[in-house]
Amino acid sequence: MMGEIQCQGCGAVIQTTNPEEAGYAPASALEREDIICKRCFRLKHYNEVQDVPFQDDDFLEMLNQISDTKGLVVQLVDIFDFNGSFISGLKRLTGNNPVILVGNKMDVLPKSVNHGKVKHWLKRSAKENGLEVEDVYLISAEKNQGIQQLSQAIEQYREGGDVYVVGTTNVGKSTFINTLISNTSGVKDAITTSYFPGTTLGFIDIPLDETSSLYDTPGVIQRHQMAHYVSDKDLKLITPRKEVKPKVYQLNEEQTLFVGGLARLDFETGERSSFVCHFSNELNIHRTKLEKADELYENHLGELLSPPDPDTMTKLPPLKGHTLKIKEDKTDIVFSGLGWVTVPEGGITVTAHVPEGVKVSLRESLI
Ligand SMILES: Nc1nc2c(ncn2[C@@H]2O[C@H](COP(=O)(O)OP(=O)(O)OP(=O)(O)O)[C@@H](O)[C@H]2O)c(=O)[nH]1
Ligand SMILES: [Mg+2]
Repeated sequence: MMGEIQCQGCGAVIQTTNPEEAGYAPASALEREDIICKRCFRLKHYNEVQDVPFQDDDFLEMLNQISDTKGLVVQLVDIFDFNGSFISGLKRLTGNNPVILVGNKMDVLPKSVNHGKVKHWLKRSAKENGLEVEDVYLISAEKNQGIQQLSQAIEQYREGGDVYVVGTTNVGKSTFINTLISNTSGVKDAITTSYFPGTTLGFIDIPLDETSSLYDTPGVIQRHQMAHYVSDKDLKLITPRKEVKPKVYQLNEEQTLFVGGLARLDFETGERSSFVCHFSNELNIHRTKLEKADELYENHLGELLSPPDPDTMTKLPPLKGHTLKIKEDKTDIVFSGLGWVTVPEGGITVTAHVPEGVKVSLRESLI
């Protein structure tokens, strides 16, 4: 990449010929000291995203370069969407380099969540997905929490070498690096961030010392993430921005909860129990009888059951049910990209419905 000028906001190579392609800047912009592309400019000032013609594989290919180099890999995941945001094939992309796993966005976790349990769950889940990690950290990139501890660990594990910050799109890689930059130099918002997936387009080199750098990288796109099935407006609504307030529902068997119209949980059999919902505070939960649920969905999707908003609900694949038997311990039923419902111990059977392709999983309760 020597000789090319890169956009400081997104890492795309700057070009002045094609406004539809990544890295476009008018020729006059090249005279400036800090060069950013038109897309970053518009994101920063108008919060508008311009689509650029990149394929998912283009980003994978870029990341694959890491396997040929030596360095420390810092993988970020969104704690609220582990299944959606974990890159299962990471080892293929990053080779034998050591990995630190970082759970970001801990500011949105309810206060009742036990951080030790979260770390334990992250570590175990990574292992189940074939990744041995050196260590696990929890941070809030946005609220500057846990950053110092993580920086110290990075310093220790990198042994003077390069650092690659990797992860699925939208997990907060660029926000994290901005916080690091701001903590050390006072410069704010050096790199472009946004709630749209696919903000960073190339490697962004942040020198650590004379011989080594930390790199921001483009996010891996996971097509099964809820984020890709909803409109931008709905994405904003389902993404928790504040600490999630648990909502408790006492349910009898044969009752159903709808999470907007994006997910549904049927309480099939079991004693009357409390179901504790952990979703974005903006998201409506609707309770109904199981026997009425299908009809309600057919007639009121996009209205009573929203999001999805009516204009974009055709993007949403049909809901698919997964029947789950919950045995002993207090369990979280995790709806990838949305949140989770905690159910008490004891034998109950539920059916969790999510748009086809989106994952549902069980884990020992974090509370
Ligand atoms: N609540 C919360 N939101 C965060 C945090 N860190 C990042 N975000 C939000 O997550 C969204 C994505 O942040 P980015 O930093 O652009 O994510 P990225 O991983 O660089 O995304 P790509 O460049 O697309 O791969 C933005 O809306 C951020 O404001 C955090 O610690 N807490
Ligand atoms: Mg980014």
